Amino acid sequence: MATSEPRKTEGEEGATEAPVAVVASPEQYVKHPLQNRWALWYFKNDKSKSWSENLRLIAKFDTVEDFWALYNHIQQPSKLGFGCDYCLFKDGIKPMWEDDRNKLGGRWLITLSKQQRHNDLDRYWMETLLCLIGESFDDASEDICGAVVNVRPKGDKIAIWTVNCQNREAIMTIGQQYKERLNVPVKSLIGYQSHDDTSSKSGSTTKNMYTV
Ligand code: MGP
Repeated sequence: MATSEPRKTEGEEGATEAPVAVVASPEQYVKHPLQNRWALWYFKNDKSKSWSENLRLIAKFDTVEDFWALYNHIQQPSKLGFGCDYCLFKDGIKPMWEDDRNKLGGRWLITLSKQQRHNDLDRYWMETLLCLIGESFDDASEDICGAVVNVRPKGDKIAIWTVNCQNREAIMTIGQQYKERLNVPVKSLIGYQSHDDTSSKSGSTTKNMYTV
């Protein structure tokens, strides 16, 4: 509470009651702002609907406190059903290839083995979220659009989406720092693919434009 009820002045028994303002320090009530406002989306695979109809906005937040309130309220990825996704994107960017901020972009893709659902999936996803909201990639954070986790029977995937697949320097900075943050062994390569290649692929794999 920022103010208190009027009270007696100390040591002056019987003195006239005067209103005394008690101001709490700002740390007690001001939430810690994030650099960006973020939107969390949920995708549930309902085959009777189109891909984009299955995508639902859950909530937006722009403070540390509201991020944790949301994070603690929702299921971890490992508890989601097969075919479900979470997407965390900067406010104003839809989590789809067609968005103006994604259409020239691509993604750093982490593919997980089935065993990693139990060991790594939730930890990797939390670390990915913290990298995004904490703007962890120095100037290259500007290039970040969002991140996606796909829960799939064949193996789960986590990706960071960036704005332009030609921005080599920013993409390499993000890839190197992201790999370190996740503690991916140096010898395991992760790849970056353009959305153009991913959306037009015919086989099961898309060629990597960059690897770290
Ligand atoms: P997915 O959900 O990204 O991967 O794409 P999944 O399920 O592992 O499948 P795989 O093909 O990578 O093995 C599945 C399908 O969802 C795609 O083939 C598209 O039909 C559709 N889809 C996915 N995304 C990210 C988009 C998108 O951004 N826009 C549109 N229009 N369709 C998409």
